[in-house]
Amino acid sequence: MIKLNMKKQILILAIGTALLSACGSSETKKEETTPAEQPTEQPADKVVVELSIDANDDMKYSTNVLEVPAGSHVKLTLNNIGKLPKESMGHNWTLLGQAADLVAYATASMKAVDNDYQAPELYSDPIVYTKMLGPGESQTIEFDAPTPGTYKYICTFPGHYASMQGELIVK
Ligand SMILES: [Cu+2]
Repeated sequence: MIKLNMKKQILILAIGTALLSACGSSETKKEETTPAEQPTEQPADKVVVELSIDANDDMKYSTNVLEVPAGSHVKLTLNNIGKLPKESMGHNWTLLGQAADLVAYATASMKAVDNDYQAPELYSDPIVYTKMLGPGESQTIEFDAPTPGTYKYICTFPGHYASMQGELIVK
């Protein structure tokens, strides 16, 4: 029933939008309320969690434990607050899948200079990461919280994972 109604509404609005377009008037507002945007409704229903984590020249993250509620949508910002050049002290935030072998991943990614220090052959869901950031750089990445559990995160810059690792707890 609801689906049918939606379809009708979409059709009507689609016609309306087409007419508006033909007139050359602005239909921006109309589009925003179109039920055709229904697919994006689900993420909007999710709790959005914003996290911020710093990485510094001492090869440390500002926190080694992050927690997010199950089913949430995460916006994570990594800030490289260091001053040393990216070539010698770059940082990223790499979330590993539970099946991933942390040491194996870190070791393989160390050699993957051309792939921003990520080892695709060892990807294990989920794999989420920022790019390698130089001094003063920040990046925000978005992802859906993986299934409840504990996930390791590391910096894959050569030699960093030992002191730059932590846990993302989803519960
Ligand atoms: Cu690092």
